[in-house]
Amino acid sequence: MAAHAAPPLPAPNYDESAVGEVVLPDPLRGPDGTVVTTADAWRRVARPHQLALLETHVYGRRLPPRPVTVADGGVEEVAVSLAGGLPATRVQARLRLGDGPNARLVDVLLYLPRGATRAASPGPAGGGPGRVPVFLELNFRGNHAQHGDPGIRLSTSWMPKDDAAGIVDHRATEASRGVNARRWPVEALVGRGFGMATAYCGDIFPDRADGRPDSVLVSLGRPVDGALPPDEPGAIGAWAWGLSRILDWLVTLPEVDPARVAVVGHSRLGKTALWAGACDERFAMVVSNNSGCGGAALSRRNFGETVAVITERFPHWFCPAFAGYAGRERELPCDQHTLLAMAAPRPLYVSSATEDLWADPRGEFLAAVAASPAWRLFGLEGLDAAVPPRPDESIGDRVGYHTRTGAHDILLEDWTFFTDFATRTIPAAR
Ligand code: GTR
Repeated sequence: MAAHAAPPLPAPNYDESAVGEVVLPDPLRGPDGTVVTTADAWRRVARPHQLALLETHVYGRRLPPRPVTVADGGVEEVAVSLAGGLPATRVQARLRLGDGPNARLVDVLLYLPRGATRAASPGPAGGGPGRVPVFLELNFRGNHAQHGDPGIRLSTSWMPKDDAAGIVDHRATEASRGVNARRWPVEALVGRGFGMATAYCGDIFPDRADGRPDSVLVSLGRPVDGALPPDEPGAIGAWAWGLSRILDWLVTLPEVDPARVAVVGHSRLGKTALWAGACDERFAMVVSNNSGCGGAALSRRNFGETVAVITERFPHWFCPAFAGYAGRERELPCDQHTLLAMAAPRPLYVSSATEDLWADPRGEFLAAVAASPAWRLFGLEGLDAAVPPRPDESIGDRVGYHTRTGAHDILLEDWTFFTDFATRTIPAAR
């Protein structure tokens, strides 16, 4: 007799007429059901309640801060000449997140425009001319995959199987250098005065179902096997925590404007950027690129990837409770527009791609619209549009959105919109 097999997952729906009516919970609602009408009540009452719903039902409890130290080798700063002779500073540091024997080491790579000021002492308010805004993003295949610069340290961490990325026996090789460079246009951004920081997500939580024992969760004293509590964080919670720890270090650098660090992420790491921005309001701007299900896309819309599919294929990303909403998305007390609303009143940018139907571009757009009342409480414009803009057109003042022509990816065109938006919304303090 064959072992009991799980029932097959339903085929994804790509028919807009089959989505049905979607009624969303109000993101401005507090714990007693009252919808708040002021920015103050949002901050004090509704936001904490909505954040707790996301913790309980989707991402798991937030993890507490821990000290970050620079591990052996210190901080390496090298003057480099990037493509086109662009002068920049390449910074590499190995950070120890937390303490104790199980603390994880994370390699951080940062490029800075060469002119960035080394202010004598970082002031408490942070900003000021000369210090640069920075985009911080976790990556999928190691820092060395983000750019062809041969001075980038080759990651020795476990990597998922990926022949095209030069991964052999789950380790990067010299052939892995620069394989994802199209996703991280350093020259274009450094040339516009931005710093670019990145770290490998697998240094924080190896992206596999059994990655928990090799993750930061061990040193944080979290359970890593057996039955987990329903609100136990998984990889996304751990990655978001890691982004905050990297931020702890970034803001100590004299060249970095601590009031202008934007968190960015693509796909699963876009889900992570949104959660990191929700948990840590020090991120001055939040950018989600093609983050889809469990990211910017509404779970209640049955279009593309579903809660059933994502929690089956990636059981380690969310808290266990989320899988319980497979096929019951309409019973969730929150939805992904509440996640987007957590960014308010800070600038939020959501981007989709025309061919990335798996991530439900329309669901991402509608979530940004549905999150917008949170910005209006602050007298700021949300995304006020009935239909998505034409492809490759960016709309929105404080909540930005575009759909890039093409496939699931993060490309120079996307980054150009992000930098335009950042230039407008997080200008340097005068
Ligand atoms: C897919 C997953 C998506 C998205 C993507 C990625 O397999 O279904 O939710 O996260 O991976 O991260 O590239």
